[in-house]
Amino acid sequence: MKINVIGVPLNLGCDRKGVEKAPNYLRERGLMSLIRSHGHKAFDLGNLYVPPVTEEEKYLKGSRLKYLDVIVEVNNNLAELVYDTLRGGAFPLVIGGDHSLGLGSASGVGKCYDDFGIIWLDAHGDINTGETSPSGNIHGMPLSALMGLGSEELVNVYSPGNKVLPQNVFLVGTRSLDEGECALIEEQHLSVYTMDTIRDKGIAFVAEDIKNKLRERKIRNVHFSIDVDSIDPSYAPGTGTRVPEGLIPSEFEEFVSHILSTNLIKSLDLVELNPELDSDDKTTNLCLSVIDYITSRL
Ligand code: HAR
Ligand code: MN
Ligand code: MN
Ligand code: MN
Repeated sequence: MKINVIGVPLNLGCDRKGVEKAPNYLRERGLMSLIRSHGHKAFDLGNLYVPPVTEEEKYLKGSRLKYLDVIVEVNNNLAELVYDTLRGGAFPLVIGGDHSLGLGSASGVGKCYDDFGIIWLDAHGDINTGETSPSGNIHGMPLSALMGLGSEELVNVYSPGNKVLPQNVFLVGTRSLDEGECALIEEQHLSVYTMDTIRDKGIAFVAEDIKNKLRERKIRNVHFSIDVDSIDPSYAPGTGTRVPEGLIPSEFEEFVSHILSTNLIKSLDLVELNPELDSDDKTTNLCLSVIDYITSRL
């Protein structure tokens, strides 16, 4: 398979330094040769340009959303690169950076396929809007924007309006939701598989349930967005918003293996690795093994 690696050194969505280093950090530790070791033709498209910003530019136009303009610009460029990659018959592997980039990558996928679904593996919902966000950090908002909810600048990234139907969105590993996010889950009848559900029914059940729903809805294309904080912080401490009681690596692999076996996954994000918060490269090494595992199954 042809795989295009796209680095997105973005930290403005989480408003914390360190995540922007992850793409190069992984490259320096063998990212490309790891992917090629599975017989793929892998191209490194480099890092997207993220313009420098000052603290004063944080809240432009009195917006509650931090660094809105720059995040919109980077996501617009990312969407185009993901779209071109898919059109060229390659698989986009997007390496973050913070999770605000999920808005751009899924928007690029959405332009390529009108029927598509999103699997969002994350401790968080990332479905806040400018109104419900406790932090103003845009990495907590990409998924709501993709469904057409929240700030119009985010909703209209790359193309006007919503990119995905709420019924085609699947949240997995969820264990930290804000009040407004819970309300939105009810309103939109979102499919959410919390850690409680996973502990109760098992990760294989969850994966099968998603596979059945994808089949019922005749979804042929899925964007898979992986936030490293979905994994338990004892295994993945190198991330900015750790939440206890996450997936253990074997559950994570089991889930990924089930989902990849559908052959519906067309693109992937791996986000929120912060090498500066890591201990002994534990999370970096875990990310490399995740990429190894995933690309061995593509
Ligand atoms: N829900 C909180 C907020 O909106 C924290 C979001 C943290 N998000 C991530 N990505 N790390 O999943 O601010
Ligand atoms: Mn996230
Ligand atoms: Mn998260
Ligand atoms: Mn291998």
